[in-house]
Amino acid sequence: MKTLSLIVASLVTAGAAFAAGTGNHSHDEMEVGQPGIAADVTRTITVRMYETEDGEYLYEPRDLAIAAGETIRFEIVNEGENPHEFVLDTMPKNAEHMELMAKFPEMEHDDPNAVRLEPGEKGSIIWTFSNAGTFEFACLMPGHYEAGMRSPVAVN
Ligand SMILES: [Cu+2]
Repeated sequence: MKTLSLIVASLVTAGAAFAAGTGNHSHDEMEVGQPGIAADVTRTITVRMYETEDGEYLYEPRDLAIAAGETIRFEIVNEGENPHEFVLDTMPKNAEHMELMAKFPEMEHDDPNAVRLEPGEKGSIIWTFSNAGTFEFACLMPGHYEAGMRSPVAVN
């Protein structure tokens, strides 16, 4: 599994490098932004993960508006009965990543823009939204995105 994670990680990294082109982007910078530091946090947003009785898998909030340049501390709580993920990225990147997850369901992430939580677990991510655009946070575990686990993030 270690080897598989490495292979998958390098595939994802290769994709990111390609998307970044030949600019002076720092290693961690992605289109959606980059990992932030506590001293820069402008807002804390609590994100709940949960399931409904009619089979929907959801986040609260259902969508977000953020100003470009903001550094957000996401406090993420899994209130559901299944493990869930929070993966912050562009919609195309998440779609690509979801295809990999479908092939390798046990795939684990070690990315600064993602966290996976067991039921009852909490996690946090500090993220700087450097670029305007439409992004999303989503759960890429098989079937979860389709069941509703995606919230658009508009950065203006
Ligand atoms: Cu999920």
